[in-house]
Formats: sequence, C-alpha cells, structure tokens
Amino acid sequence: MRHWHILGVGAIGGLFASLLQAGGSRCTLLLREDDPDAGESSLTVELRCKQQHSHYRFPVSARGDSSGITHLLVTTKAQDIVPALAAVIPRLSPASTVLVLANGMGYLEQLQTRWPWLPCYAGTTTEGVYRQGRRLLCHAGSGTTLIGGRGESTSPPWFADWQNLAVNCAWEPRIDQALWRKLAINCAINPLTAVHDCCNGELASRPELAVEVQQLCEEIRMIGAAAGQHQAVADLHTKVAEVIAATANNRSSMLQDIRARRTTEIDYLNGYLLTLADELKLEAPRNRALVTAVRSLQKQAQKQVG
Ligand code: KPL
Repeated sequence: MRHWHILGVGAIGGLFASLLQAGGSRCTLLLREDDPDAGESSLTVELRCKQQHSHYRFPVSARGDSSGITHLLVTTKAQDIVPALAAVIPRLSPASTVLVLANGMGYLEQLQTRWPWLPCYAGTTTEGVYRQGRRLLCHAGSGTTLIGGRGESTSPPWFADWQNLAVNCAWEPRIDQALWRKLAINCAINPLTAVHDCCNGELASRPELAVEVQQLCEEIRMIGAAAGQHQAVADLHTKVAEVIAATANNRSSMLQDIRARRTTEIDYLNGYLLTLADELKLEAPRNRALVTAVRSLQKQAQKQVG
C-alpha cells in the first residue's frame, strides 16, 4: 500500500482520502498555510453516507514542509492546480506520481509545460459528495470514477490502491475522451446556471433556458467533433438533459462559486473550448458570450469583496 498526499481538502479530496484510507492506503492531508487547521498535527473528517457516519483521522502536513511525496492526489479547483502544485514541487521527483481529479481541461498541458519531468495522470468522477460543515461530508450519490494517463493503455501498479476503493473506479485507456465528455456536460450546464442564477433543474423547466441549453450543446458538439472528439460529444444534448434531471435541485459548482465571490472554473471549461475554437478557426458565439458574462460576474463579485 502506498502513501498518498492529498492536495485540496474539499468535498472530493476528503471523500477520496477517506476511501483510500478505508482501503488500506496511508493518507496525509496537505493544508494551506492559512487553513485554520494548519497548525494541527492531525484532523478528522466525518463522512455521512445514508444512515452511516464514519470518522477518518489523518496526519496533516503544511504544503511548505520538506518531506518527500511519492503519490499525490490533487483535488483543487482547476484554476488552483498549478499554484497548489508549485507550493509542493520541491517535495516531488520524477519518481513521484501525480493524479489530478478536477473539472475542466487544459491543466495537464500547463503541468507538462511547467514541469515536463513530472509523471501526471488525470481522472474524472461523478461521485455525489458535498460539504455540510468544514470537515463534515455527505456522500449523497454513488457514481463512477475513471482514471488514466495519456497514451497509457494499461494501469500502473499504484492503481491497485484505487481498485480497493469501496466505490466504482476503473482505469480508462482513453482518458481524454472521458475528460472531454465531462467537460462538455459542465460547459453546457455550469455557465448558464451562473448567468441566470438558477438551479440545474430550471434549465429544463424554463422553456427559454431549455432552448439555450439545446443551442449551446450544438455549438459544443460542433467544437468537440472538429477537435476529433466525436465519441465524447455524441448525444450530448441527451446526456446533458439526463444530468440536469438527476441534479435538478443542485446549484452547479459555478453558481456556488459566483455566489461565494470565488473565482470560477470558466477558463478551464468554456474558456478552454474557446481557445480550441479559435485554433480551429470556428465561430463559437454562444460560448464566447458566456465566457464574457461569467468573467464579468466574477469581476463584479470580487470587487464587492475587495
Ligand atoms: O458537475 C457539476 C457541477 O456543478 O460542477 C454538475 C454535473 C453540473 C452538477 O451540478
């Protein structure tokens, strides 16, 4: 069993740290210097799942500590991946493994450019987990976690730890396709909920928004197909309608970020699509308008904070 360090101890980070520990791995949480628990030597995460409450105690390490890291799970927001990794880079080596579980795309290229020697893997999950308190998580729905590495058709030895998890987790030889599928769904839902300040279900129940979803799906499908991701965007509108129905009462992560005056993942979602559309010389007016609108909401919200 390997020793995993977890960078980004939100809902997804806390869930997978708990699952890894329950499966027999060692897990250490990496906290930011400004985290209220940064001075502690350990902390407890409570995980509620149906009627069950489980407690997991983890050692804590400040990001700036000096001990080496062999296996790193990164579960920050997409825009925080590079700065968070920069804080622990002296602790990593070419023999380390970095696994990023995040929304969006574009971060793998940034990591590759900045630290070409770093072995990076990526994953995507549909586990439904949210925070009820700072260290109190509710595992509300089971999903699937797909993990892979570009050009790696078979799983490396460390993946055995992930096969021990008490959730559905598989090695995905076509990880880019899986990331693209999740990207396309998030791009069709998240910015619309942020701009219209609505829960996911309203994108289906309000006819004027349902039309916007359909038109946006068509534009995303066109960009995906032009980028060679035909499989990932096939039936996109149907898949998006299914996710909207399954998460009707949810507030998307982007709407939550806007309401909490945090930076959103827009640059790694529709912003990523726009860069691609520009490279492919495609018009993408709907994505462009949404990127502009979300960036401006973000700016306004942050002005109110500062
Ligand atoms: O992943 C999501 C998010 O909010 O980021 C969806 C699928 C849209 C659920 O809210």
